[in-house]
Parts: sequence; C-alpha cells; structure tokens
Amino acid sequence: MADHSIRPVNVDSVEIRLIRLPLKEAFETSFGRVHSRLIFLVSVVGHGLSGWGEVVAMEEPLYSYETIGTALHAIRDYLAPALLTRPVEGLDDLAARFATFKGHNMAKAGLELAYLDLLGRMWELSLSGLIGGTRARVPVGVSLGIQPTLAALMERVDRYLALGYQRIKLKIKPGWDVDVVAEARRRHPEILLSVDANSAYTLNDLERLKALDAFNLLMIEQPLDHDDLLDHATLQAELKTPICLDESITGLRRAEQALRLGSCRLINIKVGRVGGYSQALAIHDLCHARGVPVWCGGMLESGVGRAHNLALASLPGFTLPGDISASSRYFERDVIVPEVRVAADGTAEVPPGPGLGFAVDLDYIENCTEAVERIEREY
Ligand code: OSB
Ligand code: MG
Repeated sequence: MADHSIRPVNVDSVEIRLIRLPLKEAFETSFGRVHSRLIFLVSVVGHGLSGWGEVVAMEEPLYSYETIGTALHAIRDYLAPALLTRPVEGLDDLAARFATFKGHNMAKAGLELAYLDLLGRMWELSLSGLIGGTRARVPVGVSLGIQPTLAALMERVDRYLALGYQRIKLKIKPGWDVDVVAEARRRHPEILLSVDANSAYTLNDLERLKALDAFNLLMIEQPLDHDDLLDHATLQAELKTPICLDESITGLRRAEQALRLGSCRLINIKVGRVGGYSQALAIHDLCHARGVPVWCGGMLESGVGRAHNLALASLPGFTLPGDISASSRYFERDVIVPEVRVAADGTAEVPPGPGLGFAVDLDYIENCTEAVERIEREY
C-alpha cells in the first residue's frame, strides 16, 4: 500500500451529496424496514481528477448511532477541514488526522474511500491493486430480509440460489427464527446458510439460540447487543455454531479484544463501520494471521460503495462469500456503469481498471440528488 501513497495529493475540494435511490423491494431487519435508500456520496477533487466514496450511514440510528445527519456534521465541521488543511501524504497520514476525532467511523470511511479512489485514478492502479488484493473474482451471497410470510421468503431463497448465489443469509428476530431456518434447511440441506439478528436477542434467549445449532449454520451474525463483547463470549461458549460479529467490531482494537475473549469465530468487515480502509486492512491482516475467516458485509450501498466492497473482498483473507449482491438485487438503476453483475457461478468481477474501475453516472446522480455542498481547500 505505502509505496504509491507517499507522494502528496493536493485535494482541492470535497463534495458531499445526498441522493435517494428507490429499493426494488422493502428491506426489513430486526431493527426496522426501509423502502428507499438515502445515499451519501462523497467526491474529492484533485490533480484534475475525482475520487468517489460513500458514507454508509442510514437515516436513523438503528444499526449504529451514526446517521446521515451526524455524518454531514462530522464531515462538514471536522473531517473535510482536516483533509483540506494540507497535502495528504498517504492513507496513514489521513487516518491519523481523522483519529483525533472520536467515533464517526462511517463519515471517516466515506472520505478515505474517496481519497483512495482518487489515488488509484492518479496512479492508474485499481483499488484492489492498491490495497494488495489477490483475487480477480469474489464469491458472493445474498442477505434476505424478513418477509410477510414464510412462503415469500422461500420463494426468494430458491430464486437467489437459482441465480448462483453461493450463500444465503436470513435476517432473524425473536419469533422469525427457528421455524424459518428449519424450513430453509429442509428445502436445501447442503447450501451455505447463515442468519443475522442485528442485536435482537439477549442471554435470556439462550435456549432459542441453542436451538439454531441443529441446522448446520455457517454462522449466527450479531445475536446480542450492538456494542457487546462479553455476553457474546458467554454465548459462544454455549453454541456449536460460530458467532460472527458485525456491529460490535468498530475497529482493530475491538477485533483483537473479541478474538482474545472468544466473542466470535468469524468477523464481518464493513469498511464503513470500522472507519475506512486503514482499519479494514488492519483487521483483515490480524484475522488472516490468526486463521480467522473474514467476509465483506454490505449496507445496501450504491454502486460506489459496492465497487469499494469488491476491492476489499479481493484480499486473501476474505474466504467466505460477502454481502456484495448484484446492483439489480437492490435497484432498477445503479449509479455506476456497468452495474455490478453476478455470474451464474455466484462470483462478481473485481474490476481491473483504475480506482473503482467503474464509470460514475453523473447525469443519473444529478437526477437523484436531494442536496449537494462543496467544501474548498484551505491552503
Ligand atoms: O447487518 O449486515 C447487516 C443492511 C443494512 C444494514 C445492516 C446490514 C444489512 C444487510 C444487507 O444485511 C447487506 C447488503 O446486501 O448490502
Ligand atoms: Mg449484519
């Protein structure tokens, strides 16, 4: 990573933009339902080029405390000024400037992503190449939301398997769990099947969670509180099924602590949740060295965030299918060209072109824009 990033980059301006993309169908998790995705795009302009990133925060603080609103505040008032105050000497320099400010990981990540795309375009290297990716295609899975009926869910399970998706993840909550998993497993005895509770349970639900051990699940994702490590360690000791942490892993230190405590056996890495590439790469390296499998999570990103996820998932430690589904699984039309496609073998290409490796569809983005603001260089 370091070699190409040491030459200083003069970023002239940061543009922050909110666009609304309708979802093809509502997405429901244990914390609520969304019908459209308000997407926060960030672009940094410098050396005559633009780099693009995405802040994956949602409108309400239901997945984590960050929202579109908190990210606007953090970027406008603290992070963009820190980026624009002097030339950026590399990813470590940028991460160190941001580390002064506590939290706001998704806001930080949006800027890191945009910066790295700009760097890739400047040096004509793909993002995957810049960060040390080793795979030209990555295996993908699909995350299926809670449905009004079991039949509606099973129709989707069958449909995505027929499209080639290599892993099915079912969103669960108390009352939409054991029976649902039992039926999916009965229909498809051999598939990679996992569940994601988004913090919907407590240790009082131990018997119900233990009942999931009967279905040979690949993992149970984030069963307990969003910021918990200790109760997860207690739970993991009682379960055969590996626990995978998502919400609880907010950075390298939390990942180290989770592994030390035995809170999980797998980690879902989301570049937004951990504050950008610098932390995502560090968590990947730690897990890879310890033989802990990682995979790339998703946040219903637009093509911009999705392209970054493809690059991240090309690293050698990402051995399990990610939540990087095709653009068409979410949207009628995506903001990148071409859109992300999933082949019949359940893999997606990691684009070899510079930066993101996709063209950004500025006309369509302009059409979908609800708000835009530019912050200029200070030196
Ligand atoms: O917990 O992984 C999650 C979507 C929004 C917020 C949190 C999560 C999810 C998903 C969908 O599971 C992943 C995707 O397909 O982008
Ligand atoms: Mg999750």
